[in-house]
Amino acid sequence: MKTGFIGIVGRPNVGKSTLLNAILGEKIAITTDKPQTTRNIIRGIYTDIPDGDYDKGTQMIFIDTPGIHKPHSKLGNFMTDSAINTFKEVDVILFLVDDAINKGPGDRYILEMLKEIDTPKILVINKIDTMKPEYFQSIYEDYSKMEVFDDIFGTSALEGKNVDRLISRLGDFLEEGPMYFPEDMVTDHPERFIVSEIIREKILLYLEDEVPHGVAIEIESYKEEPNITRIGAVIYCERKSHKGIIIGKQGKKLKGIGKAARMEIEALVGTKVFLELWVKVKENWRDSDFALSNFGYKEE
Ligand SMILES: Nc1nc2c(ncn2[C@@H]2O[C@H](COP(=O)(O)OP(=O)(O)OP(=O)(O)O)[C@@H](O)[C@H]2O)c(=O)[nH]1
Ligand SMILES: [Mg+2]
Repeated sequence: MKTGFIGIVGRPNVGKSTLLNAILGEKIAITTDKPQTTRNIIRGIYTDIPDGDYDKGTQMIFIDTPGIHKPHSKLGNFMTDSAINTFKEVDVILFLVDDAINKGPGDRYILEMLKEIDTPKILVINKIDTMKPEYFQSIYEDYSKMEVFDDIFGTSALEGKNVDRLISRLGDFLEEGPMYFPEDMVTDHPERFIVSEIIREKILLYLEDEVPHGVAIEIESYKEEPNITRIGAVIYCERKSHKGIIIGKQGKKLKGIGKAARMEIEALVGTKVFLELWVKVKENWRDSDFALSNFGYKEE
């Protein structure tokens, strides 16, 4: 069977996690309109065994990474480092962009790093649903001229456009190898990690500005009973004033966050869910090695 690892890298907010979910046909990575949504490496497993014939099968392990940005905290360092570290660990790199190269220094910075690496690279121009064809064409031509990429694709991860063609092209870069994961496995992250991410996603969606970026989730208890899963989680934030904002007037904000998270977690775990949320303050945790490691933001 042909197998391999594929890294998805790029600036924050270009649609990396949306593309991962589109490839898998399932949501395992959280996505929001706010930059720096993804904080950890997220692994998604795509397996295709045509006619049950394993010899003809493929397994691709996609590695969705945090957006590469100029860090302002130790958390930011961790995020950007873990993205850059995947460059050398994968068989193919998908470099995602959603605009022209001259629209900001971010893409150019990543591009310069990619040039130094021998790994096969595919440029993915995402969000084509928002672009006029001539604009897409100009981005395409600017990148083709550089001769850095083995191929260039335009996709809409949101609408699933051209995703199948991309997957099929990726097959050309795989080599004979072992099947790393069982056929029906979509990710190797434990359910409780995904649960903590779903809670964080709802906080990113419900709150503005700096508040959600200073939030970390800790699952304190996780009990699976036959018909119900009981989950207790702590939402850590950086300031007392943030705690008030997260809870909201008469607890309304937190209730909304809890309800939205619960519904999605129920769909994930397949039982009713009882979700209890607490809000605590941990000042400047984004610059504390101890706290970062506690929240799982450390090298694996
Ligand atoms: N119109 C359009 N929007 C998209 C597309 N792909 C992603 N988006 C939107 O872009 C925003 C960012 O998507 P994410 O998948 O969270 O981006 P990301 O690159 O993972 O971001 P970070 O995790 O912060 O690095 C979300 O609002 C998505 O819905 C697309 O093809 N078209
Ligand atoms: Mg992401």
